[in-house]
Amino acid sequence: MEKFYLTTPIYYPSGRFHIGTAYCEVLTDSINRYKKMRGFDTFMLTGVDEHGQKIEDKAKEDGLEPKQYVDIQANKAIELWKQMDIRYNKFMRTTDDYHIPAVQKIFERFLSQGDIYKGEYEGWYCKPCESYFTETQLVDGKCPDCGREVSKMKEEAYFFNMKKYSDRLLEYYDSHPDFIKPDFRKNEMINNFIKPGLEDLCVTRTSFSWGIPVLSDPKHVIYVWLDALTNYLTALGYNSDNDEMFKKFWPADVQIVGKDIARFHLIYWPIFLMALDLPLPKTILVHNWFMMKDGKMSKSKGNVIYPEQLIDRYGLDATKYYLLKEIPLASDGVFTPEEFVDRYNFDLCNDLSNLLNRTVSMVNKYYDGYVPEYNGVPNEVDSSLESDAKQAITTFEEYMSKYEIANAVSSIWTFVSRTNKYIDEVSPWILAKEVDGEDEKTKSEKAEKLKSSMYHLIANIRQIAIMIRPFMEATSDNMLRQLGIDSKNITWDSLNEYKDIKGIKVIEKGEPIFMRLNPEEEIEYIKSLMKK
Ligand code: ME8
Repeated sequence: MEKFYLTTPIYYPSGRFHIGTAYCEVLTDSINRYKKMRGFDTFMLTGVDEHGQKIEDKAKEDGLEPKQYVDIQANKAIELWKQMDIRYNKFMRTTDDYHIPAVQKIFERFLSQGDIYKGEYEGWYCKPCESYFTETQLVDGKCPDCGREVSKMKEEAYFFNMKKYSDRLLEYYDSHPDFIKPDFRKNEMINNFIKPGLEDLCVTRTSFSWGIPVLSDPKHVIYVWLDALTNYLTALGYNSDNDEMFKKFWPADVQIVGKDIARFHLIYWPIFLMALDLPLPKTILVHNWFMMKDGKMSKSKGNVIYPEQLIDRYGLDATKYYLLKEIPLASDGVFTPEEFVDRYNFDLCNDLSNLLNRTVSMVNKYYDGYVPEYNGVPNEVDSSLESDAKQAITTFEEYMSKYEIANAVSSIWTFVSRTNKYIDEVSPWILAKEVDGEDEKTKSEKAEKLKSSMYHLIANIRQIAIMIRPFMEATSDNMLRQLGIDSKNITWDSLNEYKDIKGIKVIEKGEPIFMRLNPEEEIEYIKSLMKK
């Protein structure tokens, strides 16, 4: 079996995760499930990034020791991912005992290779981002990443010599077109950071103690980004007594990160790997953000929405559908209650749920619930539907291979619409009347058409149920159950097989998978959540 290693960022466990933060997890989980369905031996890593001044400060605010604080926070993250049915293989914590010595070894190696040297750092420091910036990097005197206030700081520190690797990095970008997705992020890195000249990166701090001490100079703690980025290696046992998993899964196949941390993952991370003489990940996928109408989601603005609030009222699958559909890879998505309710009512209820319901009720009415045998010779209308069905799979697979999930999801709904249109084209209720009619000549032809239409509808719904499985598994199960198909035997490769439709009996009374929401009430409800 071919391996597939995929990672999310490790989150700062310093507050409740809103839908923006949950997005990356849902995205990665969906890719993981898809790859699993396609027969890959996958390993998904997620976790928390527990060191650094920000965490030390937060713990103090709560009157706790940093470790006590992160223990509580890490459990909250685990609980949320459980509620969201995120099927990761490992939950990484940077306070884990194997991680600390492994990072210390990495640091000492860089030091002995001359990649890290001792100097003095003076610069503009953004506390929430734990990053230093030069004067020219500031935007309107504020942090270029988060827009918050920065302060001038000076300390003895160790530096990583980034310049040494900048040509090699550019060459790597050039010779590995799949390394950065989407493509425009590469130019952003080259034009904004590499071409103007890479600054050496300050990789230690003495201003706080909650971090991993440098082995050979313990008054310094290792900069949180060096500590954090290397989690992708140490989680697999790199630099430990047992590195079997590392040997099996490294290099990562896709590492998924949000746009604000693109610079760390597209510049510093590959350089660290080059310095360690390790292969680079095949792809780093940078996603955009969920915004609100009035800009960033933030507690102080009172415009935050949390995933569990949507899940509790609308279910996990509807929430995931919305998240995945609404952020195109290369631009931000905007969360609005109106759009959420529209997508629920139009896409999930009108398009998907009604398609299943209409079909189940027709099969019951015309054939007592048994999907009819069909002679296998498609008429013109059915042929065109069959070729669209094949095309739908190809289009979906192409988008998934480029990790364009929003497009992949949309392509399924194009196919749902196509199938709904087929019902109107064929008008089975007219065929049914003609089958019962007087005209002996057309009777058998119409009977065959009616059979074929029911068969094709069931085949398409089965296909849709399989295609949505990577992100809407409960809905997929529900749909298959109503069709009378056992979801246990479903694999991606069975998409093109219609064998298991033969002789199936659909549920006697169809159950709507999504019920229409009252738009006014629900929009008000979601708005009230955002104000709390
Ligand atoms: O950056 N929409 O952690 P973090 C989409 N610990 N994604 C969003 C978002 C939004 N509105 N807000 C945040 C860190 N994110 C580091 C990572 S990895 C070695 C260390 C995303 O908790 C953000 O882009 O601040 C990032 O990918 C993730 O949430 C975690 O952010």
